[in-house]
Amino acid sequence: MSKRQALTGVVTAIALLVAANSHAGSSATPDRTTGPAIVGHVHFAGQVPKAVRSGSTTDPSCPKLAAGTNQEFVTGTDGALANVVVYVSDGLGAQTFDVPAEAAVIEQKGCLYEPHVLAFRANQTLKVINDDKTMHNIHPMPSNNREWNKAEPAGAIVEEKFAREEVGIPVKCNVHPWMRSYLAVFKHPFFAVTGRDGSFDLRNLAPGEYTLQAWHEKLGTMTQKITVVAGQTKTVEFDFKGPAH
Ligand SMILES: [Cu+2]
Repeated sequence: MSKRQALTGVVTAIALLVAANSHAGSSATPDRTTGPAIVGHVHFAGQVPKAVRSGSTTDPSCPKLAAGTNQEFVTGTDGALANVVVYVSDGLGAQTFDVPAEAAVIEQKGCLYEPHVLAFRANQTLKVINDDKTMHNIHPMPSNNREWNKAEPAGAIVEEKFAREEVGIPVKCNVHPWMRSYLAVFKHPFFAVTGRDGSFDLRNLAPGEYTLQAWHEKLGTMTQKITVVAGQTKTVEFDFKGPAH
């Protein structure tokens, strides 16, 4: 078991304990205008670690600060946590959903991946656009999908697809060691990536019982079981406590 898997297990176990004792702050408030939805926030209560300096910028085409940018912990006010993937992990049964025709897009911009965390659909086209005037390389390292590794000269566009669901595929650039992003691939449309306000909003779920998960690259996965009732908006909060490593 890797350190990350072990951490994920511990965080999940704590989340389940918290959920069992207090229902983890879930509540339902009637909302007749928008139909069933799950809304909420993700927070981090721990100390935000300093940016890890993973190599210095030696490429003159890259901004000097690129290598020291903290993309691992991006927080807003009151511990709101960005770059968390919130998604339905169970409860949809055998339903299938049309794959969007438009591509999901990730860019190499200023020698960083933008966005840092991207969620999209299985078999949806992923477009990787090199916006920089330097050579990049995109190298996702999945555990449940085919691994690939492509060079991208300045201005190049790579198109690829992922066939299977997988959350948290690390992506590196073999040219610039600090460049890192994470991909999340789903067979359904019920997922969101939090912004700096930590909020998420999942719409148009049919009434039923679901398992909801929140994944963060350093804090692991939290899990909650929820029930969605017709005509109601369900409010769910995820509070990561750390410890970060
Ligand atoms: Cu690069």
